[in-house]
Amino acid sequence: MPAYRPPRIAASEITPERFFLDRRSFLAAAGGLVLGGASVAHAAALKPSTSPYKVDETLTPEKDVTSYNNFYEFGTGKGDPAANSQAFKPTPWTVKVDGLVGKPREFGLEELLAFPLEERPYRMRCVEAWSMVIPWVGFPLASLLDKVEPLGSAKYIAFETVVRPEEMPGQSGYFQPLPWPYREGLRLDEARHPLTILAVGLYGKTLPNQNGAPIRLVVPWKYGFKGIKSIVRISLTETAPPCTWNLAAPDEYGFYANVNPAVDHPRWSQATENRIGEGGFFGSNRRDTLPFNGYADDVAGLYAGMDLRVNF
Ligand SMILES: Nc1nc2c(c(=O)[nH]1)N[C@H]1C(S)=C(S)[C@@H](COP(=O)(O)O)O[C@H]1N2
Ligand SMILES: [Mo]
Repeated sequence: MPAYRPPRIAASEITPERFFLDRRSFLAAAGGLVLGGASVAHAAALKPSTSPYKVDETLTPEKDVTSYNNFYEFGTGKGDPAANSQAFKPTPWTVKVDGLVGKPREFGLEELLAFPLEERPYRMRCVEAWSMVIPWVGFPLASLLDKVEPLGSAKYIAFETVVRPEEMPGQSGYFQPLPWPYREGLRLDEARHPLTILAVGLYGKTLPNQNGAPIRLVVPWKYGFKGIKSIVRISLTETAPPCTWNLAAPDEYGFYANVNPAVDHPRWSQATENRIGEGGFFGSNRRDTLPFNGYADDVAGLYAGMDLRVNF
């Protein structure tokens, strides 16, 4: 089988100032408008308020947050998303919300950016046993759900990533690492928990393409793969929706995917993690993984009475 080779952008073509901020985009963002038509990812400044939901740990450097990524639509290597996503167009954008809701509708990006935005530095833990602390900018998913009025029969929520093979090299070509669209899901009470946010930015600016522009899910007590990127559809359902990694390898990736140092991945331990951007030659960047990624006080109650070895 031929190796999959995503088209490469020469390093010299990638501007070192990826977060170049021009006056027009700054004004557009400040006015709640979206800059249109830019084919290169230009970050715009956001104006979040501070949040009580923050962790008091050293932030992972921005260059690590934006260059060490998982986003298989752009390739399976950690550097692929940054290298291969620069032609992706996150504007214009709409998110369709449907299923078991009283008021199904579409939200334009302008409207999504107009929700009261908060800066939330969250501890993030990938199932591959590395972690970061990322200052997300976003708003509670519950605020969006309130606008569509979920029906009493809605018990779960399903998310889908955009399918755009012409802009996403991992979705075209002979070898495709996953079936598309990338899908994820939560129980509705997890979705409504105040820690669960839709992120539209990080480090005070709109999301870089490689981090899931223009809008992605962040659920800090779960493994990172639950944090689906570049969302185009949200559906309320009665039964648990199919989730990409759970479908691909059900023995390795459960529906819940709560961070749990006591339940190892079949092929590696989940007891400790490597904090990206720390350590180096002499220091250690290995630390213990915390139950629910350190958010147990907030979320353990959601799983009262459940066997978390069975529901992993
Ligand atoms: N659509 C989509 N969303 C995705 C992924 C992906 O491959 N495709 N990878 C997931 C995984 S495994 C992780 S760890 C996080 C990484 O988010 P970050 O690159 O912003 O840190 O995105 C998640 N969301
Ligand atoms: Mo991950």
